[in-house]
Order: sequence, then C-alpha cells, then structure tokens
Amino acid sequence: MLDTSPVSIRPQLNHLIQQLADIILSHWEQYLPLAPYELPDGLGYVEGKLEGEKLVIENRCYQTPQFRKLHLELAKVGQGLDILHCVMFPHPSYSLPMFGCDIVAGPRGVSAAIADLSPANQELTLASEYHQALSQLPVFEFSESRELPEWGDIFSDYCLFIRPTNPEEETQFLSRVAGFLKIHCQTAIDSQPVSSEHQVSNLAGQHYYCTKQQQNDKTRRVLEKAFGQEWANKYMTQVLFDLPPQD
Ligand code: BLA
Repeated sequence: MLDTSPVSIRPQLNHLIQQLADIILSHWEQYLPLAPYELPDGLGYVEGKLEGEKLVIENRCYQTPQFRKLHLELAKVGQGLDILHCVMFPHPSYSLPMFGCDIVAGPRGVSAAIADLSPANQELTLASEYHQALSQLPVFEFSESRELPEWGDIFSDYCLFIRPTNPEEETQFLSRVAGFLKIHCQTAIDSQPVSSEHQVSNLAGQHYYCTKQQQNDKTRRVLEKAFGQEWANKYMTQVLFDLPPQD
C-alpha cells in the first residue's frame, strides 16, 4: 500500500493548509492510480535554518500513467510562516494543463492563496473541455483579490489569487480548489496520448511554465535564507519546477 496518510508536520500548520492538503491527497487517492515517485538526493524531508529559525520541508510525491509527477509540499519556517505548495505535472504525451497551488500563512493568517489550472502548450490555451467544465463551477466573490506578479502570464483566466478575509472565504477557496481537482483528475484519467507534434508543444509549454515559476523571488528568498543560494537554486529547478526530460 502506498502511503497517502497526512504528512507529519500537518498538525502544526495553519488550518487552511491542513484542510487543503487533505483535499489534495484525498482527490489523488480517490481518482488516480498512484505509484511512488522518488525525489532526487533524499530531498523528501529537509531541515535548514532561516535567520536562526528552523525551516522544515516535507514532500509527498507520486506518479500515474498521465502524470509525470504529483508533488505536495508542506513547509514550516520557525513559528512564523507556513507554506503549502502543490503542482501536478502531466506527461507531455498528454495534453493536460498544470494544476498548481500555493498557500502562504503568517502569524496573522493567510496572506496568499493561489490556485490555477494553467495551460501547458505553446499557444497558452486551455482545451475546450476544461473551459466548459470550469465555467460551470460556482463563482465566488472574494473581498481581497491580489495582483499577479510580472511573471504570472502563465496563469489562466480561472486563476484565483486572494487573501481570504474570513472563514467563509476560506471555505469558498477550498471548494473552488476541490472543483479544479475533480475536473482535472476526471479529465486526466480519460485522456489519451497525443501526436508527437502536440507533445513538442506540451513540452515547450511546461518549459515556459517552469521557467516563469523559477522567477518567483519570494519563494527563492525563503529558500536561500535557510539553505544558501546554490541549494535554493537546485531545489527550485530540480524539485519545485523541474523540467521533463527531453527524449
Ligand atoms: C508568493 N510564495 C509566495 C510568497 C512566499 C512564497 C513567502 C509571498 C507571500 C505573499 O506575498 O503574501 C514562498 N512558496 C514559498 C516557498 C515555497 C512555495 C518557500 O511554494 C516552497 C518551498 N507558487 C508556487 C505555485 C504557485 C505559486 C505552484 O509554488 C502557483 C500555482 C504562486 N506564490 C505564487 C505567487 C505568489 C506567491 C503568484 C505571489 C508572488 C508575488 O506577489 O510576487
């Protein structure tokens, strides 16, 4: 049996992060035939020091026929900063978008909650079946939408980037992300491999996505402070946003 039990630092994390981690793992378990995926160089669990505070990172990683890598990461920086990071990387032989989300929580609550199904092809477009399904999800009003950074042109029109201001908005965020996950898992398991021409486009799309995500200075800074520049760069390019191997 593959281990999909909650990760062990879970109880110490912000409650929205705990709930989203459970939702992600339960969707993966329910819909996808999970197989283990080994991260490079024992990077599953790491500890470092950020300005004298301990940074603990715990990773869960799987693969399936349609997904090269399903990655859920939970991190805790001292008592101050809790992070959830998740990306579902499709095999380029399937024309599927990238599911990604990030929650960053400080002592005063969640400052950033972002989730998207981002196009991963040269045209930066989502397939019509995704448009159709996503446009039917309930639309929620959030009082604090946040502006995407400059590198954020990778995200779709359905991207949600907010600071939740009350429990109701937190529930709505969770509900929307659960909607993304259900649509994505259901579409993925029914999808078929595409022509080599489309694979080339999918690969280029994933390269573009990862290259842009690697430009997130806020993530890089947290990792550099705890583990140094070289380690942070390796972690961002080989664990968080690695590129699929070219064959
Ligand atoms: C923002 N990401 C952030 C912030 C921090 C991190 C500290 C700033 C929070 C804020 O502005 O309120 C830190 N995120 C991390 C760290 C890890 C992490 C250390 O994942 C991992 C160890 N980031 C992603 C994914 C997406 C993403 C998958 O990893 C989206 C699908 C987005 N994070 C994202 C965006 C911002 C952010 C768009 C805001 C960046 C900005 O405003 O400049």
